[in-house]
Amino acid sequence: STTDIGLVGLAVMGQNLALNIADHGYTIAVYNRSPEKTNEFMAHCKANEPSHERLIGFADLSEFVQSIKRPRKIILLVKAGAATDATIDALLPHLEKDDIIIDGGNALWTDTIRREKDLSAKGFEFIGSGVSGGETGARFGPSLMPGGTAQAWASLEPIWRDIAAKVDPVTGAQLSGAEPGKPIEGGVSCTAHVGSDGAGHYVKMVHNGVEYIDMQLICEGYSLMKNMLGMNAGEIGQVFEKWNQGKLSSFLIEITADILQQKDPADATGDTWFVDKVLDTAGQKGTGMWTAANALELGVPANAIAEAVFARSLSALKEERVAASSILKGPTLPFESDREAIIEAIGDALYSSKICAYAQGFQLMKEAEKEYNWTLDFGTIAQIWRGGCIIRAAFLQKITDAYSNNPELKNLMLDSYFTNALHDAQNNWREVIALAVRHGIPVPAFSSALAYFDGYRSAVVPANLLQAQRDYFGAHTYERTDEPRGQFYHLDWPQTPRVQSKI
Ligand code: 2AM
Repeated sequence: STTDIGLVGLAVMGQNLALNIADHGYTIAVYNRSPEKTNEFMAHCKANEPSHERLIGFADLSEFVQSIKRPRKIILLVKAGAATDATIDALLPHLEKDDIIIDGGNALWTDTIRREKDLSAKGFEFIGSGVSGGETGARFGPSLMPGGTAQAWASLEPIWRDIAAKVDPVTGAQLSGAEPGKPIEGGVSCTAHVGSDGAGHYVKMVHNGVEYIDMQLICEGYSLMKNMLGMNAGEIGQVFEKWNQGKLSSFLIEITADILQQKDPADATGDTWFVDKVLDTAGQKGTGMWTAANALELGVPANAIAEAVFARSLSALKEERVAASSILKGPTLPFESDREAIIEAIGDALYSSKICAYAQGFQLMKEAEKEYNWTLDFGTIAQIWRGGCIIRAAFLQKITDAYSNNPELKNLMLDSYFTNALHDAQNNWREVIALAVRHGIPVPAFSSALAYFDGYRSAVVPANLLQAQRDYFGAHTYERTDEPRGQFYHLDWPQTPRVQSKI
């Protein structure tokens, strides 16, 4: 056996991850169901890639497996779902005891739990690993979120640490400048063993849910500047560029500044902003929906994350919205406030909402930890999101700090840094939402995040009435404010006089 590791699935993510591994000095066997793709990839590497001698293509699955040193490590980067099961089934007859399959696709964590169980019963290891950072991340340093057993992780760890994104140990900023054949040396690796079985894929899913809301919040800020303040894309792009120098500094703010200042290449006059030509319907592949659905299942109020998924669904109703726009009328108000002050307020609304969104993501992971018997280290999770992934941001260091100050932190909003940030920004946050409402501009994620903040800080919410309603029509019983918790009562509503009974 001559290769250090194998990889199945040579779409872009698989190709780039294989190249990243080869760049780090490992010899890697590659295989794809359709051999043409392997041949094309090998030809491309030979012509263009300095590390091509460490990449070995196979057309035969058995030869591919045989080439790998034992215990074998085989990475799958095939389509999530049935393709992953089909690939595992094809590999099984060729594997030997303690071989490790690593699924780097966007698998549903419950599938990962099932696969880990099945393979472990057969004497194999299975690591479901979140891989974040898109194509560039895979090539030059992704954020890697592996699950699986500690033993399997020990075997994979050196490679995963080498190929992951690197951040500066002090500032947490991602180290950049990797080139083909020249990976980054030093820095802190954005990977860690997240937990057993499906924990890695779960955390990757929540990362994606948080990414949905992060993007939606940026879009709402953009929409207010465009529709309320009447700014053009280029002007708005400059605001984002400035924001990227401050507390909002992040990959998504950075690319937004770049996107907004892009002219339409299809217009030779150079008078058109690119973003104004992009159709306003967003696609989705399901990980945001999984996050929101699981929040509903576990009873975690991740309303802002869900709102971001619904915002994409609403965007997809393009024809209906166009038709409705000539029937359903909103207000038409001139904008009369101080433009600079409102731009600053929008930045505050964005930051506060982002804190709430992350608070929800971490609440969800906290509940999932109990539900699925994982031991998650939230500070470490924030840390491995600092580089490589789409949500990388200066802000994540604050989350790591919050959890190292208090590993038992109940909610991110209760950490003093975040509490103060919310207190400082809330007047502006409220003002922006009030203005948006008056102008008829939808800001579902801003307002949903504020409702979460206001709800979470309310010692009393109107559920007293709700529970009374439930007791009225369904005899669902209630507890009393002047009695210990756990003592239930029912009022005999149809009778007069109404008599309370202890249950
Ligand atoms: P292909 O090139 O042979 O289609 C992304 O689609 C990757 O997943 C590709 O490498 C693709 O292989 C692989 N893939 C998709 N469906 C698959 C299946 N049912 N079995 C194995 N590989 C599959």
